[in-house]
Amino acid sequence: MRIDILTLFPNMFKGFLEESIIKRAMEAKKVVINIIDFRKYSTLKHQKVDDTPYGGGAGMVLMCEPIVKAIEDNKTDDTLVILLTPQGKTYNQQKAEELKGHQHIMLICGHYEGFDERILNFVDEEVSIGDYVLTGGEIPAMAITDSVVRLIDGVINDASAQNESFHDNLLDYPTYTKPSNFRGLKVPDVLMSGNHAKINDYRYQEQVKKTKENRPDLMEKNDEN
Ligand code: 6GU
Repeated sequence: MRIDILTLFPNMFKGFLEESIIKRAMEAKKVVINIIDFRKYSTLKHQKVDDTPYGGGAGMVLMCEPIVKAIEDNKTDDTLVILLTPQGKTYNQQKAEELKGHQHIMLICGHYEGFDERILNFVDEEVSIGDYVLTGGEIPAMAITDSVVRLIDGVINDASAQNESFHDNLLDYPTYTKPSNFRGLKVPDVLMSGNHAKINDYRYQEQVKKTKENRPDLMEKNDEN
């Protein structure tokens, strides 16, 4: 799989690409991640990429030309082009699974007040990572890349991908490790029982309890099924 990230702040991705699971996935050639500085596609003085909005208003707007040129220069016939914006459709685990099925995705990070709306003619979809505003699309690009790469076969072991939160619209069950007693806080007896049927039942009950408590919206999705 190939992921291209178009950004004005390539340095923000350094730590992200150079640590842990993402680094290992790249080394194992499970994924190619290209960080592309779209400022280099500007043909204006000082490589300008933004200007003031028509009609007035605060801030600067990203211009069509450098972004569209960057898209055209890097896309192929099977590229899915995604614009990262708080106006997009909300990202979730199901979307991560869907993106994993693509050969090539391109993530475009915005900044400032937003994009010239005409850029939408050159992208396939708009995606947001939630109902809050960030200063740019770089953190969303990292969040999406991370969530997709960890799903690629062989990147993390399959069992942990199967049992994780949001699989079947349930949050994950609680886990414990040594010591069995930490300042009087004890690990539930059932986990020490060695009875795997009981352990599985306990874990499922805990998943339901936690989901009802923290995410009643997910619980309703389950009731619909
Ligand atoms: Cl994709 N971009 C920005 N700037 N803010 C966001 C977002 C994206 N998703 C949630 N907030």
